[in-house]
Amino acid sequence: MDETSEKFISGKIVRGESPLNLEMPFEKLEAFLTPTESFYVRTHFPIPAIDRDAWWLRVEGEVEKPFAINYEQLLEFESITVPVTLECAGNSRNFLEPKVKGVQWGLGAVGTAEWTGVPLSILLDRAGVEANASEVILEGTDGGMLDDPKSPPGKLRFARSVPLKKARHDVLLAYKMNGSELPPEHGFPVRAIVPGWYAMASIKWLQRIIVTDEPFTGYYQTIDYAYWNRRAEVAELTPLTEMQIKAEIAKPAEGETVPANSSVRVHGAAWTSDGEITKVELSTDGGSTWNETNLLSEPKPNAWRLWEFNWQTPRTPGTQTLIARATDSLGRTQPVLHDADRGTYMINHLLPIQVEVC
Ligand SMILES: Nc1nc2c(c(=O)[nH]1)N[C@H]1C(S)=C(S)[C@@H](COP(=O)(O)O)O[C@H]1N2
Ligand SMILES: [Mo]
Repeated sequence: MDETSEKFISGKIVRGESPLNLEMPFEKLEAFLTPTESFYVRTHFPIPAIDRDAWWLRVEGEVEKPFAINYEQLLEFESITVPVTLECAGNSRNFLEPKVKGVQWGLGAVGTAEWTGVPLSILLDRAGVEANASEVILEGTDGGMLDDPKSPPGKLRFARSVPLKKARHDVLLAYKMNGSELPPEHGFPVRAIVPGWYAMASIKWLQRIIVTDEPFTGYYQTIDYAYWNRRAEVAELTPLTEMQIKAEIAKPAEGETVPANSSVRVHGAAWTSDGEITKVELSTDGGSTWNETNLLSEPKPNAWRLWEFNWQTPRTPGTQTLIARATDSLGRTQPVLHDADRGTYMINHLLPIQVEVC
């Protein structure tokens, strides 16, 4: 697409208006925390208008004492604040060849915010989870009809599940983003934050928490946001969960012009799920040679790490291909090519950026 034909809303690239999908131009990456105004927005239905004073969150299913709480009551529980990186499972889809369906995200359907909220474990303890429980379904308020023949007839709500162990370990019911009330597009009044997982699990406009003793097989769990996993050579549709290790280059951006024979700062971010980023390498010659970059600040669990490299550009003008590659403490690194079994999700293969040296 011609870059100049791109439309912007408050500095974000419009990838869809109805439903609203906005991408951060990744070259705007500056700091560890993404300003809320710059944070990408992913919706599937119209943004629900929720009156905080009329909002209730219900906890039900395989629990001894189902209950509902309102906003004021939720705020009375002990809260924590943690930085967590959210990446849409379809981020970087516009790098796939041939072109595929779906929101054409570039590099910017990812961001890191500081989330404040109540650990889900507190509400689960209060409800008294039954011994047979295995999963927790998180349901949003938003919904509508889809024109996908594979979707259930009638109205559908956005919902996802997490294993009970994960729900107890680190899932947060967040009511603040970067120290301020959640904006409507990011899930006001309360959203889930599922650290380390692709962001489809971080349910916005949360209205119900359903504890179950069976695997949840909802539309956004098994038909959408699923991939083909092969067990004993049989392909099984498997819900997307953990983010895959990935590095992205913020600057220079695709197509940017940089001066020859000078020092140019190349920088970006890298993230993984379990473990931490231990190395980000940069190639400035299309993958022939690799240089170790500087990792900035200390690693934080479930949050990206910024990196930078001083590139001594070639004396001679021409097109150069930059590629970043991350490695984590579990020894994982990025594949060269996208695995077709992942469909249009989990896009963490090496992403070359072309720049003009002149
Ligand atoms: N209720 C609800 N929660 C949702 C969604 C949604 O459409 N409805 N989209 C999910 C997806 S796919 C992503 S990538 C993230 C995006 O969060 P953000 O808009 O705050 O960046 O929200 C997730 N939670
Ligand atoms: Mo997403």
